[in-house]
Amino acid sequence: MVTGNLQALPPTVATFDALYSWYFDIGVTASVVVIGMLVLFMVKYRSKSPVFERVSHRPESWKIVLVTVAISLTLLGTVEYQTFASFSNITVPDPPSSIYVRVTGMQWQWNFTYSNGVSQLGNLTVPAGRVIILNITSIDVFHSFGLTMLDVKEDAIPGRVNQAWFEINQTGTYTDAIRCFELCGIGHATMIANLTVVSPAAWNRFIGGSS
Ligand SMILES: [Cu+2]
Repeated sequence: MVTGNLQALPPTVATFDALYSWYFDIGVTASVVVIGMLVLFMVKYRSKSPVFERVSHRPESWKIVLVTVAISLTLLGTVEYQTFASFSNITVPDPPSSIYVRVTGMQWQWNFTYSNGVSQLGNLTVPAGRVIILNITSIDVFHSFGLTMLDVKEDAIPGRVNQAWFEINQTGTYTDAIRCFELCGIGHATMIANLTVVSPAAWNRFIGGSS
């Protein structure tokens, strides 16, 4: 979920937001209907109600069961379909123009290493409008790389490389945009980094002509 001042939603964020809306809307609707019916039936079929005696002999109750099952399957099928249909927007792409950055978590800071071998502590610099693929690892304990403004979160595990990706079109410095989301020791709360999104020209100067 974007909380900053981004004007256009990056593709992964739009996908996650749409999925969240599907689950949230259906979840809330189902809750309201179920709780409403519970209260209604508690009153309508209470022991002193005039309809109480007739309830246990109602012959067509299988129809209600059928309708309930059909509605449930339709709702579940809808969110499942939306979830699987979103996979192509969420899985790591690999266009030739992708930028790879190695992200190393350590107690208690983030280190970013670029294709030219340069490293930055506490700041991730990326160009606008390109797919950024992060190779995330740790050199000590478990950490979790979170760039929640862009719905990116991935564990940083020693001896393992996990990938995450994002794309952002708006240049700027996003202060404290990156945090650790795995309790990793006494300095966990201060394991924060900035995201700096630069223009393609500035990126080329930064990376020294290669990417
Ligand atoms: Cu950590």
